[in-house]
This record gives sequence, C-alpha cells and structure tokens, in this order.
Amino acid sequence: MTEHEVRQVPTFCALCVSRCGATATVEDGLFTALGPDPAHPTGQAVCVKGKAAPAIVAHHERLLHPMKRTAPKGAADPGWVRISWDEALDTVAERLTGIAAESGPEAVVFASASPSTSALSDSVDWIIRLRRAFGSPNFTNAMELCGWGRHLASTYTYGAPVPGGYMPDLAHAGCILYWGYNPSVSRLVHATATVQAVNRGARLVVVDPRRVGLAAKADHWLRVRPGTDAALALGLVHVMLGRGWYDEAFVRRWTDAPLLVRTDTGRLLRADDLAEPGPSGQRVAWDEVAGAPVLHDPATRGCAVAPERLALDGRYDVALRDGVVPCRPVLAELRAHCEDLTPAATADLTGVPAEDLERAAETLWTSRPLAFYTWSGLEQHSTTTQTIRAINVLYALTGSLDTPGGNVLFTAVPTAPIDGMELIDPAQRAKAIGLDDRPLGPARFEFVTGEDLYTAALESRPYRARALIDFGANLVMAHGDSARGRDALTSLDFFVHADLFMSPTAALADIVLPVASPFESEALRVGFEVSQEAQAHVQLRQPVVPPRGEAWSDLQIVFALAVRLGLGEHFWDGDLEAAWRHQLGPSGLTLEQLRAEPRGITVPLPTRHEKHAESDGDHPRGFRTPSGLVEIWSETLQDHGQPALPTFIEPAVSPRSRPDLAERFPLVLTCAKAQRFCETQYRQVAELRSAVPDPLVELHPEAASARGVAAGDWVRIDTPLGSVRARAKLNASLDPDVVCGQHGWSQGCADLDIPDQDPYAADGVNLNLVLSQTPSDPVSGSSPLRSSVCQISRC
Ligand SMILES: Nc1nc2c(c(=O)[nH]1)N[C@H]1C(S)=C(S)[C@@H](COP(=O)(O)OP(=O)(O)OC[C@H]3O[C@@H](n4cnc5c(=O)[nH]c(N)nc54)[C@H](O)[C@@H]3O)O[C@H]1N2
Ligand SMILES: Nc1nc2c(c(=O)[nH]1)N[C@H]1C(S)=C(S)[C@@H](COP(=O)(O)OP(=O)(O)OC[C@H]3O[C@@H](n4cnc5c(=O)[nH]c(N)nc54)[C@H](O)[C@@H]3O)O[C@H]1N2
Ligand code: SF4
Ligand SMILES: [Mo]
Repeated sequence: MTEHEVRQVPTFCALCVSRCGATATVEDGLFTALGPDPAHPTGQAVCVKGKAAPAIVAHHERLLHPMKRTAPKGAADPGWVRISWDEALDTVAERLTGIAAESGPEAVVFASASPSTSALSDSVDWIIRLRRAFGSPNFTNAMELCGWGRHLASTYTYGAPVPGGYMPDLAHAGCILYWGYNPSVSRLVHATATVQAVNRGARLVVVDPRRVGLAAKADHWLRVRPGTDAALALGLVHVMLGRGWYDEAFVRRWTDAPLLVRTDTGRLLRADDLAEPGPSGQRVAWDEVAGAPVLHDPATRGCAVAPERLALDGRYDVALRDGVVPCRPVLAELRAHCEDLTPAATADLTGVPAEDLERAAETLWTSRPLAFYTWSGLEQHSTTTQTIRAINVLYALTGSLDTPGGNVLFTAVPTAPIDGMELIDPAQRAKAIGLDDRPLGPARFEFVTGEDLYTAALESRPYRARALIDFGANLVMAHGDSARGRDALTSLDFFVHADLFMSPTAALADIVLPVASPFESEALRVGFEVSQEAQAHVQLRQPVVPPRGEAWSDLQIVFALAVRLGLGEHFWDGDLEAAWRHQLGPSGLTLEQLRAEPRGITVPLPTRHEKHAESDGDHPRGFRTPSGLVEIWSETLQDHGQPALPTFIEPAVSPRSRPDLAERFPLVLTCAKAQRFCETQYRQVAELRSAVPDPLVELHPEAASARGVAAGDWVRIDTPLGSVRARAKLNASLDPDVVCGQHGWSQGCADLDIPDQDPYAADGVNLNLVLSQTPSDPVSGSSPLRSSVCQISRC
C-alpha cells in the first residue's frame, strides 16, 4: 500500500480581483483545500469561494474536451461533438483568417471575461497582444460596466487612473472613503486592510444605498439614492469650498483652478485671445500682485509667477483682441456651479440628510490624508462619466493625491510591455466599433461595449461584426438586454468560446474550448496592486494539480493559436517561457528564481510620492492631461459637447426623470454582487449554492408589507422591459423606494436538484433580461443597470 501523501503548495487564488495569497493542500494527488498564506502580501484570508476552489476544480460539469456544434444555431440541442485540439485550432485559425481576408481583421471581435471576476488576469495582456497582432481594434470585456469610471474616465481629470491605478494607501490613510464599493464582498484583501486601518484609528466614510459590509464600521454612512452620486459629490464640494476646506497650495499649483474662463463664451481664456497675444496653446491665469493676466505654459506645467500670486476667486476684466471681457478662475466657476447644491438641496436630490453630508465633509477634510476607492455602484449608470469626474474633483481639493496615506501609484517592478500596442496600425485602431458615436469612450482605448457589439452584429453598424473569439465572457448574462445578446451572437458567422464550464453564452458558440482552472496552470503575476509590498511582489504561480481532461490554459490557447494564425513571430514562436523571459527582462528576475520561490519574491522597491512634482528633465512632470494639470475644467469633454465642469444629471430612467413611468414602476432598482458567487458563475457548485439557492431582491420591510410580501417570498420584479422573479430579502437600511437585485442567475445545480432555468424566459430569474443597456452614458456607453425602475409584487 502506498503511503498517504499530503503536500502544501504555495499559490494565490486567481478567482477574483483580490488574488489572495494562499496555500493549497494536495492529498494523494487531489486538490482538497485552500487556506490563507499570511506570509504573502495578500494572504490574510481566503473567502468562501476560495475555500470552494477544490469543488470548482473537480466539478463534474467541467469542460474536458474541445467540441464543435453539429446542429444549426437556434436548435434546442447544439449537437456538440468532441474534436481534437488540432481540429479545433485549425478550424478557428482558418475561419478567422478567412473572415479577416474578406472583411478586414476588424470584423473579428475579441472578448474576455473581466479579470476582476476570473483568472483572466493571467492572460488578458496576451489576448490583447494577439488581438493587436491580428489587426482587430475590437475587444469586449465589460469595460463600460466595470472599469470605465475607475480607470479610463478618470484620465480626463488626472491623466491617470485614479483610483484604478492610484490605489488607496490604506496602511497610512487618515480617512478612507468607499463610494459604491463593498470590498467585504468583492475584494477581501481591501476589506481586511480596511479593518486594520479602522482599528488603528483611521476614519471611514461609506457612500452606498445599503448599509452593508464596512458601512457598519463607518463613521459616516451616506445612504445615497442610486445614480445621484454626482449631486452628492458636488454638494460636498459646495460645503468644502464654502468652509475653505481645500488644499489651497495643491489646488493652485497642480490643478487648473487658477486658469481663467471667459464669461462670454464659457471657454478657457487662451493666450492668443489676449489683446497682446501669447503663444496659442497656452492658457491664462490672473496675477493678483501685478493685477494682470499671466500665461500658463502646458510645457512647463506652470506660470511665470509664483503660484501664491494666482487668483482663485473673483472676476477680472481682461483686455482681449475683441474688447474687454470679464473672466473668472476655474475655481470660481466651480464654486458658482455648485452654489445651488446646498446641503438641503443636495439632500432633496440624493436622500442624504444635510447634517450627514456636512459632518462627512468635515471628516473628509480634518482626517486627511484621504484614500478612496469607487467601483460598481458608480460604473453602471447613464451618468457614470460625470459622476466619476465629480468625485475626482472632490478628491483633488483634498490635496491627498500621491501623498502617503492618499491614493498612491505604488512603485511597480519594471517589466517589458507585452500588450503589443506597437503591433496595431493606427488606421486599424480608428476602426474601433463605437468610436464614431463616442470618440472619448471605451472605443478610444479599443474596448467595445456590449450594446455596440450587438449593434454591429445585428445591424452592421458601423460595419458587420462577423466573428467572435471569446475567452470566457458570459456576454448574454453579463450585459443588459440578454435576448438581444442571444440574437446578436446567433447571427455571427463564427463564434469560438473558451471556458471552464458551459454557459448560456458558450451554448451559442460554433466551437467550445476547455480551459484549465488557475489551480491547474502556471501563470506569471507581476504586482498584486493593493500596497507597496503587494505591488512589488512577483509570483510564478505553480499548478496545484494537473489540468483535467484535455483542458488548456488560456495562455496555451493564445500562443498555439498565434502560431496557427501566422503570428508566431510576435509570440516567440509559441514558446511561452521565452515570452515570460522577455517580459521579466527589465526586472532582473529569472524564471528559475521564481520557480525556486513558488510563494513569490518581493522586490525591495521604495515608494515615490508626489511624482507630479518630480522633474522630468527641465520641468516638473505634472499630469498627463492636455494642460499638464489636474483638470477640474475639461476642455476635452467640452470640445465633445459635454459639460466642462462635472455636472449632476438625473439618471435617464428614474421616477423623477420619467414621471410617465413612475406610477407603474415607482421603485428604483439597483443591484450588487453576491458574496458566494463571482458574477454569473458558480451557481452549479453545491458548496456555494446550498446556502443561497435562489436569487434575492432586497427591499425595505415597509415596502414589503405594503405589497403583502414577507421575507423569503418569491416576488416578481417588473421593469419596463418585462418581469423576472427573485426571493424577497428584507433590509431595513434601504430607502423604502429603493430595491436591490442580483444578476447572473439561470444556471441550475444538479447536486442540489435545482434545474437550469431558461435565461430568456419571462418570469425566469435572469435580471439582465429585463435591464437595458440603453439609454447609456453619452461618453462611455455605460449601461444603466443600477438605476432602473421597477415594481415589486408577490408571485
Ligand atoms: N445587472 C448587472 N449586470 C452586471 C453587473 C452587475 O453588477 N449588475 N456587473 C458587471 C460587471 S462589473 C462585470 S465585470 C461583468 C462580468 O461579466 P463576465 O466578464 O462575463 O464575467 P462572469 O459573469 O463572471 O463570467 C465569466 C465567465 O468566464 C468563465 N471563466 C472563469 N475563469 C476563466 C478563465 O480563467 N478562463 C476562461 N477562458 N474563462 C473563464 C466562467 O466560467 C464564466 O463563463 O458583468 C456585468 N454585468
Ligand atoms: N464575491 C464577489 N466578489 C467579486 C465579484 C462578485 O461577483 N462576487 N465581482 C468582481 C467584479 S467583476 C467586480 S466589478 C467587483 C465589484 O465590487 P463592488 O463594486 O464592491 O461590487 P458591488 O457589491 O456590486 O457594488 C458595490 C456597492 O455599490 C452599491 N450601489 C448600488 N448602486 C449604487 C449607486 O447608485 N451609488 C452608490 N454610491 N452605490 C451603489 C451596492 O449597494 C454595493 O454595496 O467585485 C469583484 N469581486
Ligand atoms: S476573495 Fe476569495 S475568490 Fe477572491 S481571490 Fe480571495 S479567496 Fe479567491
Ligand atoms: Mo466587474
């Protein structure tokens, strides 16, 4: 008899954005447990999903072999037939090459699951490289629902992703602000670090329609009406400017607050407008000492006089070529812009009591440095861009950016870029789907929204999307308008989907490829983001167990496909190790070192702060905006017909903006993630499903009793698009006019005798069937999934 063998394998859990350092237990070759690894910079804890990792890996519904469809699209049974990897990859390469030859590579859309909900973070940069080498500017990965606000929209204020890339320095923050973000459910490593920060005395402000997670520990919980966050942010700005609660030195030197705005045209005053014109491209501030205009040079990021001399308030008559025009500094414009948003007026719009708002403003100011994070609560609205701008401007006033305890771009381990930006022709980038309609939106960064993908597939606008190569993304379940999604994917000439499990999206594919779980594959992770120590940590994650069946990692698929597509020269001829060596080159680390230290290596890296003040040669580095400053006033947005100052706009479909709907749909419907599942995943895993077998909708006890609903009852959620069902969960922290649902339900759980449900059936359980992708944010196309309207009734 062989001896019982137990191994402890250092790893990290890649199942979600938290990427918790962990130790896997392998008994006699079987992966049996996952536990925390406190020695790892993200290893304080693992969550219930991490603990279920062995069950996920071993699940009997895992895809084990490549398969092709033999029945026509739309048939009840796709007639899946097992095929070899060679046949699968040859077919994919042949179809994609053929379609690209006929219609251009842009007719092939690439997609992936979000790296926040899956192990796609192992491979997403390589998928993007493949897409670019192939020549397609089109990538769908829920950017407009998940990353736009945190990352890309904030570049219009900061020239950098704040808070997406500039992470909250929780270890040193005086005050932490979580706005539409609940890390207790969504990012364990942030939750544990926040509890530690609060225990050492940091203050905490939470803005959320629900009192969930860390809100229970918060000094201030602001119960905002969904989708009115921009009003709340501007109401806070009103108070802070009114009380002088802003970092005057930072604001004068590093933001555009002193730049003058013409009161006649509502545009920034340009040097070449002046009676004595200066160089075009320069802007103008007011020198209070000289009583005269002074030029601001974006090249030097400053004015010729000391910042203290620049006016931040008042109105100045400036002699221009076309006469004398009164002008005001941007900060005075902002003050005027927020003037009507008194605490009382803000309370009326947002539901946040005036005194709560004022007290929170005081804490934000007096407990600096302020570190903040925003996420899903702000991403999924018709007003996301303005909301994030408002919060970014509020944050600029605190002067905490890139200071210890603020939001800091932690020093990263240097590596060679691998995303292949150099491989795609600018003429191809210009063909990104959606760019014509929203030139500043995700398409500018080569991301395609779900709605635009469906339109391209179904209506050939701006041209026909003919093929889709999808690494995971469960498009029809993740985006609103699920039925339109099904029709769009069905209309494609060719669709290949790589996944661990079948999903309603995979079911529409021509070819399905089986993917190895992160516990079965090797992956290189450079930087764990959340702290300097974490960001300096590099780990070559080792497989805990071998892949099941014939499953391959996404990376293997990408490299093998690249070779078959004739793109091997950009992929080290399919040699993944050679590619990693190239990537690691600048770090000085080798694969051998990393394999010898499977827990990873933390490179000693100092944190640099206030990098905008560092010299980049002759001048301070400043910010990567057109002015080189933090742009409270965005000419870029203004040039595209958007407000130059962040502006509150009522959600496009709310009881206030659509009084015609208010009688039938009096409730505001938002949603939130579920603790035990990642987005649309894991409903089939009994260990996770057993405690929460059905979708929930949270509502206030009064709202429930007014409708004859008791806790646990099945209820109907009616929206203007149709009706689905969920079980009532009573939550007394909610506004009685607000309810909170969950998306992602339809999958059954055979082990618990729960059948699959049709995701397209009226009165089913798929919330996104009755949520719409439109009317969306005019800048980003973000879908209004979190400020819809509904009625609730007993089933
Ligand atoms: N109503 C509503 N809709 C929402 C949201 C919401 O809050 N409310 N949230 C939105 C957000 S933030 C996001 S990010 C999207 C999420 O949408 P998606 O990015 O589609 O993510 P999931 O729904 O988690 O589905 C992930 C799929 O990828 C597969 N998968 C998991 N790991 C891997 C892997 O390593 N490789 C491959 N190839 N496949 C893998 C899973 O089996 C699953 O089929 O949904 C959005 N939709
Ligand atoms: N357990 C678990 N972890 C996950 C995921 C998961 O599905 N499950 N998904 C992963 C992914 S893809 C993402 S994007 C992250 C997201 O992580 P989070 O952003 O934390 O996700 P949510 O819990 O959906 O939303 C945060 C909060 O926003 C609130 N909210 C809803 N509407 C509004 C609003 O209009 N304004 C404000 N201020 N708040 C609002 C909700 O009540 C909720 O508490 O989590 C990742 N981690
Ligand atoms: S929070 Fe849970 S699922 Fe996410 S990485 Fe950590 S253990 Fe894995
Ligand atoms: Mo997400």
